[in-house]
Amino acid sequence: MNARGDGRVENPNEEPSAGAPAKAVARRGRRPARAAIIAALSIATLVTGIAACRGSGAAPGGPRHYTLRGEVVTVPAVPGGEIVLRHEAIADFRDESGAVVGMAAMTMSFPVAEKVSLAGVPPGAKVEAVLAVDWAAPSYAIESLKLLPVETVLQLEPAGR
Ligand SMILES: [Cu+2]
Repeated sequence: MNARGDGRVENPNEEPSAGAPAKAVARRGRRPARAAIIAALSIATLVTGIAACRGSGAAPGGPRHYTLRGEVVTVPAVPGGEIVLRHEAIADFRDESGAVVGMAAMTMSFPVAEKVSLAGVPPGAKVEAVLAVDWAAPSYAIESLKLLPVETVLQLEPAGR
């Protein structure tokens, strides 16, 4: 909640400085149609506001979800621990600004949501998982996980890295 509060403070600071020069130009250029200018500026402000909302990572929809595949390296020793996965590249991964930057294939650890059972998921198992990423929190976690057939061919990072 704190991070969202900060985000709301930042945006209003940016908008007036970006909008001010445009207002000054419009007022100098067209004197008679004041009402029309004011109406146009209101619409422009509205559009800018909507664009700023969409651009920020704190979308109303909350966390973004990604499906990833990989191989289990280690399972958490205790509930609530982190699972280590060698995962394939995540092509649609978005950064904090919402831009698609992708995530390379790598080995990394993930917090596991409480509802996820890791029973029958040993190290070496091939899995498909849903990763939730909430940049506003910020937080990320595996929200579901299922076993893939052992013959599944994964595009993992080269061994030894
Ligand atoms: Cu990763």
